[in-house]
Amino acid sequence: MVQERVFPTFQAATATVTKEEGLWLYEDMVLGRFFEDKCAEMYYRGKMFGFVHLYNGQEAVSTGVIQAMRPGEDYVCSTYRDHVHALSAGVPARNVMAELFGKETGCSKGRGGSMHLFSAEHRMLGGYAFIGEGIPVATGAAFQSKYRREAMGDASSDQVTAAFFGDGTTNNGQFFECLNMAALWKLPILYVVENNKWAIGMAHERATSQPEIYKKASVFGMPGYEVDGMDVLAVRAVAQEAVARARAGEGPTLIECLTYRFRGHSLADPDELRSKAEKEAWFARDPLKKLAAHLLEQNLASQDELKAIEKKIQGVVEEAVTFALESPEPDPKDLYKYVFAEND
Ligand SMILES: Cc1ncc(C[n+]2csc(CCOP(=O)(O)OP(=O)(O)O)c2C)c(N)n1
Ligand SMILES: [Mg+2]
Repeated sequence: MVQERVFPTFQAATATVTKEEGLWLYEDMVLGRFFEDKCAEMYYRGKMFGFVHLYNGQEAVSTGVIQAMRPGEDYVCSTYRDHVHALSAGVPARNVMAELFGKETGCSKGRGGSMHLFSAEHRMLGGYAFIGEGIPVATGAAFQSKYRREAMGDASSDQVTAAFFGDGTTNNGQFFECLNMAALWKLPILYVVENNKWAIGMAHERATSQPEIYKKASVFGMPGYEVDGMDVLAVRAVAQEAVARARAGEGPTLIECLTYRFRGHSLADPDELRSKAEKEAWFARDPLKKLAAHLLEQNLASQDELKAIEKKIQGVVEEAVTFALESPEPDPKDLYKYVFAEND
């Protein structure tokens, strides 16, 4: 019997947040949540095709890590559960929604869809359908930042990369190979594990020899942290420390965020394997409610301010749908466009 981990070694007790930061973190998480809820609605109305994997419940991880970085300058690399990482990285909601609808105005020009969001402008290195596929890409991005700075003398090349992936993915070879290389070369990267306890229908404890993933960092001589992934302030505090270390040339960090997805693996999954008791215990730890309660308790926000953010984001998401619906489909004559690099 594996003991339930309820007290991660890193807690947000000492994390501080200003009013402005707190409201921004809340807005980013609300955007993630409302966007995903709208995706479910649009998927069931037949507006999206293929697999769609939602991020509900895990918002504190994307927001906590990416808002500790310099969104738009630093690099973010995701998985097939990528909508919210793209939003946190600054890709406009309308371009993400249009991509999900397969429209020309989508961030991947309608050629990628849900699992292949990409934006060079926002340094969003992609969603990837194969698990673990993004880890070497992210490691390469971290390598180029360091190479430009140290071998090519570009002092401004101090970008940090965050690679997001799930618990199940840490059993794949790329995880170990990349951690080894990143530690050896002191690459500026955060390996962020979204441990939501499940890999489709496989319980984490049944699939791995050492369920405490953060401990795997130690064999590479890399710092490894376990953090409450439902607490955005805790995640942000760990990420800030890791980003500072990476930017100072001190190398990579492995961060294991204990979190939970509030929906099935994908919108095609009836979600019958996880127990009602387990789901309810995690629903009670909703990261949005946790941050809202903290902001209210600390007098950093009023109910009205939080409601105003929710209303504003509702409008952003509605506008994204209108934009996506009204956008054109890719032109069939452009079938071969973007297969190879384009000059425009
Ligand atoms: C290389 C590869 N093997 C198998 C799959 C099938 N697959 C899709 S999602 C998934 C589970 C991944 O679980 P986890 O890493 O915990 O991420 P989560 O979905 O929980 O976010 C698997 C095995 C795949 N996409 N790629
Ligand atoms: Mg998982």
